[in-house]
Amino acid sequence: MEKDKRVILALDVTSRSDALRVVEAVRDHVDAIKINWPLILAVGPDIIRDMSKIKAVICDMKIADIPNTNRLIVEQTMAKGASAVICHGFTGEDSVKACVDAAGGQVFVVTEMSHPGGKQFTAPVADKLAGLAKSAGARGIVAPATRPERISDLRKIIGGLEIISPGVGAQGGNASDAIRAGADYIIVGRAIYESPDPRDAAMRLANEVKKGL
Ligand code: O7M
Repeated sequence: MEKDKRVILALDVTSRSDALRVVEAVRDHVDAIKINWPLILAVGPDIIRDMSKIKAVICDMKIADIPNTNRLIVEQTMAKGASAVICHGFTGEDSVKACVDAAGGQVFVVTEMSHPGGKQFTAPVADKLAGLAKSAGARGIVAPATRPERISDLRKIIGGLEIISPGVGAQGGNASDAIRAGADYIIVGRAIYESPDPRDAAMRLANEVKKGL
């Protein structure tokens, strides 16, 4: 994935036509496309390959199972053209390592989640999850743009690993604050795909990112 605009599109639409419309509009203004269950369930997993021909695809199934099942999920996902996958870390180091091995290291581990409920169970163990991402050989972590101070805390734990950060826009977070706190990329869904002008929305976000560099 390029590191240019530092914006990852969360493509949580539920039709192929919407997916293509949004991606065509923003393709020059984002570095990657994150695909989650809503789109996969609506149009089928081959959308991963179709989108990977346009941009790097991060598959966000938040994989959370025993090592063997994790491995099987990641192998299938990478075979469809994904550049990286996202997994949970609460399943333990062996499960995360299974993802890392199957994805050739291209794994982001969820730490503290961005929504209010993320404070309930993920926040108290987020530092440990970040440490686990590092020791398991992951590429990076997912950390909340809704709490930029937590991005800074987690950055200290992971050193040079990458941080991708959701919660900008619809969840109240701000792009420049997240980048300034140490995020490498912001992840943005609704503020782009629900906009009447997705291209303009993505360009504005890329400009906001620049203010935090
Ligand atoms: O910009 P939004 O709020 O419309 O979408 C945010 C996207 O980021 C959406 O795809 C969520 O599933 C995802 N996300 C969070 O919002 N919060 C998290 O803590 C973690 C993720 C995520 O991407 O995890 C990998």
